[in-house]
Amino acid sequence: MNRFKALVGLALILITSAAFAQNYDEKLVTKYTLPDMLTTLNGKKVKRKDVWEHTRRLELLKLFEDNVYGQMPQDFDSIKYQITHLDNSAMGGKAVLKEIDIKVFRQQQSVGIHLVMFTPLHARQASPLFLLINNRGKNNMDPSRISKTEFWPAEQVIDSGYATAVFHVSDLAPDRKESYANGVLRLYPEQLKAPNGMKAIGAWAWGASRVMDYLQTDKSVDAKKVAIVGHSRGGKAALWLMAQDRRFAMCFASCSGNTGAALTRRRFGETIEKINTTFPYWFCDNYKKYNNNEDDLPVDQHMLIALSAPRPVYTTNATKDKWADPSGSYMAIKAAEPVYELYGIKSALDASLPPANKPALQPPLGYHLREGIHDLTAYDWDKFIRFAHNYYQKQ
Ligand code: GTR
Repeated sequence: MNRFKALVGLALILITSAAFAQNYDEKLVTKYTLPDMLTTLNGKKVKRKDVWEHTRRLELLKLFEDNVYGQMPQDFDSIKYQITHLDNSAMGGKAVLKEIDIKVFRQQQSVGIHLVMFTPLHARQASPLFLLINNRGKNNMDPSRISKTEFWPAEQVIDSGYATAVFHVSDLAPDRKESYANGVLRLYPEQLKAPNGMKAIGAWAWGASRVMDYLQTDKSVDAKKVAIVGHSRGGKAALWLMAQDRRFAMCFASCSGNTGAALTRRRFGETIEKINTTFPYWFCDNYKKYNNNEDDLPVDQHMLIALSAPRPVYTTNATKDKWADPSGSYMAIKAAEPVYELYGIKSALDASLPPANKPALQPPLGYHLREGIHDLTAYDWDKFIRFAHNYYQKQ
């Protein structure tokens, strides 16, 4: 019996790895054509920034909304901020810690976001800030700093002269099929019925916009220099947020993969069908139409990156994380360049994927392939901070 079980187990491992191996084979990427970013729905070629801004950009936002991420409702009745904890001598005296409860009300319903924020104590002016969307354990956002992790290395950010804040995705939409609607979606129940209704990823992005509403009121923060950071599913939300909310200055999307920074038409690693099957509550219902039908999708992810232009976008991958398609992510950021060019910005990323641990930096675009596994690490943060620093200094 045990031997039988072991054999079945082995067979299963072989079958799954064969399936994955197949999917990880570059030779099996079939021919595809990326949808044209620079032709409007009326067939007009976009050659100028104003046509991009007033026509094509809006068309693409709507296409992403209707087919991928769902709507982003912005009407609510009121928003309140309450500082629940203030420590003027946090991190051994080098930072100010604030914990803030952000509460948003609409039609007798409310949703609360808990923000943990550190600002450098001796800053002479309002500090630029890195805001992390935390899709992992709450131990990553410990205000007491008893628990310290590389996922949110608050000390590292503070020591570099920046402020940093974090909120947890579960405040907006629990990351579960059964309960994702127990958050923002209580305020917008009509979204649950719409085929292009907001789901979990949209709700997390929505939450980051409410955090920005707060940051704009906090004098210790330079709200014009707020970078959004997200890892994996959080990276998908960060890119969607950047496209929607132009108050964010720059975006760092770590290992965001499928429906993040990677081209879906390559069908390499995770596919639309796989993501919609495992996480049916992340994207709008319409997205399921594109399961095994990528070529019919009117957008691809290079267009999502382009929606951030002219603001900086930096994406990453890890060598051992083929599931997130490093090559397809690099191709997407490269393919976003023509929109940056409309703004007179020559970003000349090399045509081929950079080697591991050698960042490709062509501000406002940046990319690195980190040695290692699917994660957000001190290495990544170090590169993000340097990139932001160099970029802000040149402004
Ligand atoms: C995986 C999922 C990816 C990515 C990842 C993560 O299971 O397939 O799309 O989002 O989770 O968030 O770590």
